[in-house]
Amino acid sequence: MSDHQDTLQNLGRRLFLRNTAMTSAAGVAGASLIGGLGGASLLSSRHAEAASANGVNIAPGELDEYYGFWSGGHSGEVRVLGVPSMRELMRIPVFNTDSATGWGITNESRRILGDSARFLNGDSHHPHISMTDGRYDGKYLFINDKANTRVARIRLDVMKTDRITTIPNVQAIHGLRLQKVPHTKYVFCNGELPIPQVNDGRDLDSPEDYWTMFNAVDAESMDVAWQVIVDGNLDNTDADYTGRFVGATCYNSEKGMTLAETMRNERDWVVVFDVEAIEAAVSAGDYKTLGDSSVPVLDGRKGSAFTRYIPVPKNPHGLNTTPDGKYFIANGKLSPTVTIIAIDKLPDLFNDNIEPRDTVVGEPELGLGPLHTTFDGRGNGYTTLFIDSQVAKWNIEDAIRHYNGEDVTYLRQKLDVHYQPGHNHASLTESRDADGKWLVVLSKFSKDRFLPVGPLRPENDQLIDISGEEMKLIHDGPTYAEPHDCILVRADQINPLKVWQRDDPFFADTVAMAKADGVNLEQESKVIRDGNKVRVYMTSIAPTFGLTEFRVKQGDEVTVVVTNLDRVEDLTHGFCVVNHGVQMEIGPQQTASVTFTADRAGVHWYYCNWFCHAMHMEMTGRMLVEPA
Ligand code: K7E
Ligand code: CUA
Ligand code: CA
Repeated sequence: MSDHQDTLQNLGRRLFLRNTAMTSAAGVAGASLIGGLGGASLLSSRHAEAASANGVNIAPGELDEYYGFWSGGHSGEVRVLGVPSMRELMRIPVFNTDSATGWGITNESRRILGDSARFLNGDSHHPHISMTDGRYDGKYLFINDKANTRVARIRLDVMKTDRITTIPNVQAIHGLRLQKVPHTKYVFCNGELPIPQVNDGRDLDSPEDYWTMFNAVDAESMDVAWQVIVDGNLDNTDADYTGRFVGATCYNSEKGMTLAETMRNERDWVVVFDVEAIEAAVSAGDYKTLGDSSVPVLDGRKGSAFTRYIPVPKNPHGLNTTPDGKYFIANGKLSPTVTIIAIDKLPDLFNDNIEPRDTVVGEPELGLGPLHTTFDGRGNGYTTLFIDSQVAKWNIEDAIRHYNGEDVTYLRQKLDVHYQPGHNHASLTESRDADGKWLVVLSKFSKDRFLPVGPLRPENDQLIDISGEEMKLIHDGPTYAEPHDCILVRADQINPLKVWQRDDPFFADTVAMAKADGVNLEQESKVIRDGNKVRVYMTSIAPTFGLTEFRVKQGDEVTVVVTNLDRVEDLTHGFCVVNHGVQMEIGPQQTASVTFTADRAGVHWYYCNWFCHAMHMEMTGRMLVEPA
């Protein structure tokens, strides 16, 4: 039997199972969504593995062709992987605190965290790389924090977070995508959970007066540029390739406060935003502000000139733009379909020449629980089916022909994945350069795929070769909670620095403080007393600190500034004060600082904790604290 026939038979079985599964999903959701793992998926997965036994092998010392940036979900971080080896190359702390680098401990990181430094957690979902003319430009990566309503920017030259903005007037930033054309001027991000406007204790018991908003953050200043109030709520989003339109799914058109209420309507919608119309209104001063915030707020509820609401089957989830710029694909979740919206019909929709559903040019049935779709640049979509534990490969133009009544098959293949996939992501899929080589499927459950590690299991990021006609499973990659999403970019599109530059803005404030103290960071180590504040400046060259002791008084507020004078690539020092919770990374040519209270008299050793030299253990010093 050919694989194609196999696919069709498999599809028949899935469709047969659909009614029961969908009934239970709609009834109680949650638990029933993860049931139904049959022996059949195990058998065919073993088969797939055998077929891929001669897959890629990146030998020791060889470099990967792609960088992958993974969100760390509720670990709050971002991880950098090499693809196709799936080797983890680095972790970038963002919304979390990090013991190794001192993120959340150092003054430099706390300045970036700002007011939100008081939060120790984050929940990052959607990492996206800045673009110029629809292509990754390798400058920044942006990511949302659902937990504390923030958006962060990571500089890809140093792979450090450099800005974090808290979005006002909304709760829980979920979907996040970037303007692709002409360049990433805006970071678009969705407030998911409706709240009273203003949220100061009024309207607690009047959900009908709760609203949420679509937000645009200026990618350079990281200020919130504007907000648009919507009906319902907002889940995922993506931008088009003209620069004018952004689409977002809404699963809660009901504005329900409970699960059952959010599933009441047969249809929810995709909201489309007209960025040009919004910008024109903001420039004309045609907006209001809310509460303490000075951000322009526009009303984009139904009937507004800024939005259109396109009905789609109930509770959609992912929203993905095809790399040819033609379509928004809304993923059905509770419906076995995805909805294809033609972007070239949107101007007519905004001119009221056509009805919202007239923009829908296809609605192929793919299987149970479609969550996200990604593209190979050859006209195919790859949609994760959460309930079926599969990825469906389907042809977009054939799905449109089928919708128009032609007798064509749009499904190309279904591949079992392990298990319950959320996002998937094909190489360069969000840009014009989508190259259809690799597909990463981020499976939420690993179950039997790895050695058991207690009740909490890793997730499973599977690498699939999509360069040929058939998808082939190549690799299982266990990951810690929870990579909702990732982005793959060609290695040549990222240009990281090898050592810090001394004028880097990342530590410019600390350099300015030294200058005000008359300290030449590159040449001297020095202690400056300023009342009960003591600033200790020291250099470091492997394997010594510029100061092997310094003396303060009990109760002093001590700021230690370390400048790593080593110019050698890869030669990082650490600075850790024992029993003080003080810890930081100082990369080659970097200046880093940390402030703490010397609250206990006595001898307190400090040491370098980045193994930097044969005499690294001896890279120590003493803080001598005189009793008050
Ligand atoms: Cu589907 Cu937050 Cu993108 Cu998770 S979201 S899967
Ligand atoms: Cu410096 Cu170890
Ligand atoms: Ca709904």
